[in-house]
Parts: sequence; C-alpha cells; structure tokens
Amino acid sequence: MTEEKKEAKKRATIDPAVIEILEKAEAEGISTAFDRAETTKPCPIGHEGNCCKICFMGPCRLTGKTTVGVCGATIETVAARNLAREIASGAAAHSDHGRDMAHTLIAAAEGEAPDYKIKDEKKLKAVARYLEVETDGRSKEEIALEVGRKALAEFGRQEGEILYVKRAPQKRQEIWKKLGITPRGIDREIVETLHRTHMGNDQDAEHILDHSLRTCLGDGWGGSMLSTDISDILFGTPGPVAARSGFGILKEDEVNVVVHGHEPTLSEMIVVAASDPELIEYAKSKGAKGINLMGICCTANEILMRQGVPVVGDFLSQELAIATGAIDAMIVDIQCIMQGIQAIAEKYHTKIITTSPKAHITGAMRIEFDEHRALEIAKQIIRVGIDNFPNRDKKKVLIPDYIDHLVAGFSHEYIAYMQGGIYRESFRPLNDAIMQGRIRGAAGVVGCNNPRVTHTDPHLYVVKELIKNDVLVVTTGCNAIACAKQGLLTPEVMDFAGPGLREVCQTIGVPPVLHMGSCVDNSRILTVLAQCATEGGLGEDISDLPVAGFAPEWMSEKALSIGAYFVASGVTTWMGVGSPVAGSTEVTRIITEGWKEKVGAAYYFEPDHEKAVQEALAHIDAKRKALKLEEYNPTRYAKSDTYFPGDYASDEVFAAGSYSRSK
Ligand code: MSK
Repeated sequence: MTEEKKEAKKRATIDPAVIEILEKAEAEGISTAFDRAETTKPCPIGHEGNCCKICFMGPCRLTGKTTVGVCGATIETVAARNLAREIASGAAAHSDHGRDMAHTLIAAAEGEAPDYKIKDEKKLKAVARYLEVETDGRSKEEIALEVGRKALAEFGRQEGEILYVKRAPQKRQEIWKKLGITPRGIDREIVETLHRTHMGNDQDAEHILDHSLRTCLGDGWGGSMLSTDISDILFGTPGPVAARSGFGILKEDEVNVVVHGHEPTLSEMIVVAASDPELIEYAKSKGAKGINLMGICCTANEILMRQGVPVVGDFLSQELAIATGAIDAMIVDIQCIMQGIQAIAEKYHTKIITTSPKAHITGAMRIEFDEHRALEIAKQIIRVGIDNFPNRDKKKVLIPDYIDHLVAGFSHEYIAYMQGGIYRESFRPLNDAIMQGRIRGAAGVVGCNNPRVTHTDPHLYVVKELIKNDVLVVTTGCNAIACAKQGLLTPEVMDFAGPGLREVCQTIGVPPVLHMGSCVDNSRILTVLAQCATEGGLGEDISDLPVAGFAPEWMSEKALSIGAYFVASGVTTWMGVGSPVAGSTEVTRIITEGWKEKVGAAYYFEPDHEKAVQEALAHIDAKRKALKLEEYNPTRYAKSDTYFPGDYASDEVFAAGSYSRSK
C-alpha cells in the first residue's frame, strides 16, 4: 500500500485496530463502507433535504433557479416532509422492535415460548402499574399476559393518550397537551406522518414538523420505552458488568460467532446455546477449542448489558470483522445491517445467517427465528458456525491484537439504587451534586458511526471534553461501543474527569461515562431525566435541567427520531456530521428557535464537534443560571495539582485512549 493510501486510512478512523483491518482489506482487494464513502459522494441536493420524490411528476430537485416542484411545493415544504418521513421511519423501526418484544412476552406468559421466563418480577409489577394492570393476587404469568396485551394495544391505540406519557414530569405533559402533540397511539402517529406527507396534503412546514414531535414522542415514551421495559422483564434489568471489547476478542482456535442487529430475543438464546456443553464438545470434535460468542451494534449492547458478552465493534466494524477472516458465523436480525457484509463474507468462509422475517439479504443463509422454538433454533445456528470452522483459511486470518476493558449495565433502576441502596434509592445525590456545582450538568451522547466523518473521533472528542468539564455522560448505541473500545467505560478514566465530577464518581464508585444500553434504551435516559426533574431542586421540567444531547456521528433515521424525541422532551440536542435540512433556512429555524419556543429545546445539526461542545457547555451554564444555581467554577473542588487517591495515569495516555488496553 502506498504511503498516501496509508495516510488516507489513518484519516478514516482513529481506531488503530480498524486501520489494521482496512489495510488488510485493501491488500486483499476488498471494498468496505470506508472505501465506498470515498467513491460515492452524497447527492448534494438530497443531502440538504431539497429533493422531492414523493410523486412521479418528479423527482423535483430544488436547486439553483428551481425553487418549487412541479406541484408548486416550496423548499420549506419539501425539506419538512423529508425530515418528517425520516423521523417517522426511525420511530417505526424502534417501535416495531417494541411490538415484537410484546409478542414474545405474551407467548412466554401463555407458556407457548417455553425458553423464555419472567426473569424480573419487580420490573413486571412496576410496568404493570404504568399500564394500569392489576397485580394483587395474580400470578406473574397472568400479570405478564395482560401487560403484553396492554403493551400491544398501545401500538394500535386510536384515541386518548399513550399510557407512558404519565412517566414524564407533570409540566412536560402539560406542554405536550397544550401543543396538541401528546401521542394518541404509537402506530397512529407514524401512519399520519405518511399520510400528511403524501402528495397534496400538509404543506405548511411548521405544521408538518409539529406532527413530527408527536410521532417521535410515540417512539421515545412509547415503542422504545416498552421495548426496554419488556426486555428487562424477560431477560433481567441490567446492573454493572465487567466485559471486554475490540477485535482482539476474536480467537484463532475457537469457533467465532458474532450476533449483529438489535433484538435480544434470539441473541439471549444464542448466549445459552453457545455455552451448551454438547455444542462445545461438538466444536471440539471439529478441531476448535470452544465457542467464542461476541456482538456488534445494539444486539451486542443488549447481551453485554445483561450477560457481559464481549463486543467486537460498532456499526462500521461489521464488514471489518468479517475481513479478519476469523468469523465463522454472523447472525443478523434487524436494523443497521449493511448489505455489504454478504459480498465480503463471500470472499472468506463466513456464513451470514439472517433470522428475521422482516430482513432478508440476497445470497445469505436463512434460518428464520421462531420464539416458540427459540433455543432449538439458536442451537441450530451455532451448529452452522461450528460446521464452518474447518473451512477457515488460516492464511487469510488477521486478528488485530487490541482488547479494551469496560464496565456496562447502568439501567436507570441501578443508577437510582447506587445513590442510596434499596431503601433509600433516589436521584437526590445527583441533583445535589449538580446544585452544588460539583457536577456541572449531564449529557446523553449516543448514536451511530458515519464514514463521512473520521470514525470514532467526534464520539471520543465530545465525551472526553464533557467529562473534563465536569459533565456526567450517559451513553448508548454505537457511541457506547466507541467509548468501550477506547477505555472510556472504565473506572481508570476517572483520573481525567473534572475534579468535582471525579469526586462524586469515586465516592459512588462508578465511571464518569455510564453505558445505559442499546438504541431503544435511550428511553432509559428519558426516565432518568424525568426522575431528576421531579426529584426537586432543578426546576420542574426536563427543559429546566442543565443537560444536553449529542449524536456526533449519526447516520440512521432512528437517530433522527431519538434526537427529535430528546428535543420534544426538553433536551437541546446537537447532531454531528451535517444537517438533512440544510437547504431550508426556514426549516432550520423551525427546529431550532421555533422548537425552543414550543418545547423548550432546540434541534441543532453542527458538523463542527468542537463548536458543538462549546455551545452545549454554554447552554448547560445558562440553564444553571436560570435555576439560580451557583456559577460553575472548575477550581472550586480541586486545583490542578490536587492529589486524588489512585491518580496514576498521564494526560498522554488519556489522549492516546490506551489506559485500559491490553495489546
Ligand atoms: S446500532 S442506529 S448504528 S447507534 Fe443501534 Fe449503532 Fe446507530 Fe445502529
């Protein structure tokens, strides 16, 4: 590889393991998303939201002298419709995931899915209360059955309000009611977005986007929240687990099986199957020393949070994992699965196995998942991986030797528990620390990777800057994986947090970056925010809190829905990469100033992540001021030379991101 190409690879990512695989892929003539992002430039018109293709008089590209489409639609209408549809698609994806969880709960309660049990009865009863299900004198199966049915009814509800909106602070509920954006039913709002944005319907940009607020709230406080809750009921509410991440967890002498996608139903069974003694013996009969299970994307986050299963990588690592030549089977379910994995798998021996009736990939093996025979199917899938192990070509294998350690598993239940124990759990200590200025504020940093920016760089920059400035970070999705792979989910990183944040985290015994789960688990962040707002001392509503949202490397429509429901819930949010509505100054105004007036928070798209952090810190300080809290003073709790017990790592090590790495 030429020096120029090597430099280009270095610009593509800051992850040294990813650079190694990109160089290997290049040498073997394999194209990845990183390469395709170079050769396939984004359409400049669609990129900014100015291309309308909702009818066949077009597509109308509103550029240059063309300012209206054939039907007369303006740039504002077109950009608003495009964004509304993207948000609705993201909301649909999360919510359909939630619907499937409800089906599994019902099947488990009826005894038709014998491999699933009600693992967390306490959570079941908590959810039952929200869904107005009677619990006294009933078996857990009876409660679960009604909870499952009530949850399903929330998707198809036509009138009134979804039941979970009452989990939001009273003031927030009133804002939604006044604006007429309280979701009536999860599916209903998504369908109405599609109807409103069909040719010839809603043509007022602001009115279209008002409905987007309603639609995304049905995701955050509906489909996603139900998904998280039901997963906890079936598989257990997470608590801290130690685990590992990075390509180095692949093993040369074991059957390497990767789960990828989003749903925990199958992957939880794969975890059981991978430790089945009979299958381990079978693997040995094929010359392997064992079965090595790991994950990618949010399926990884699901089984990491509950089982401590290691993570190979994030969204942009899916093709690269196959290019190591060491993956015997990659099992995929739904969402964020690149079609490109099949083409790369064909260059090696890897079997791609699709399992969802909703997501086929041409050329891939299909083993359809059926929750009624879950473990049997999981074992069948593991057997495919084992049978494929002898086909691995050792000459083609390269496993970058990077492993990072991490702690994950911070459900909102655990965060409340860690601040007071079983009898005194609350958010009081966190609120007090914010009020005193020990903690300046908090931020949710979430979302995907996008090869249009240097992989992992914006994620890490944002998280590191925030904790350095005494802002507590909660993370989910691929940001959490980026943090994991760079050691930001370890207690050691405390050495680099601002002094006030550091002291609070050291006293409680948690890292300053808390991994809260998968994409649907952003709903856990909403619950934390609601609890902080109702705890007292920080106003009465989420929009009063000194908090911010970030998705520094977003790419999916789901991320747009998440960002929008953060905003609709009162959290000003900065999305990185670029704006999908950059072509319309009016739509940009509506979602920033306009939404700030309506829901108390703005939706910013800011590709400059350094600027975004500065803006967010100023925003946090402004919120502190509005609450009449003491001005944040970075030296109040420690000077730069203050000795903290256990302080041993250097700033260079922090910058290199290598404090938890074994190589
Ligand atoms: S997996 S939606 S790339 S976070 Fe949830 Fe990662 Fe974004 Fe998919």
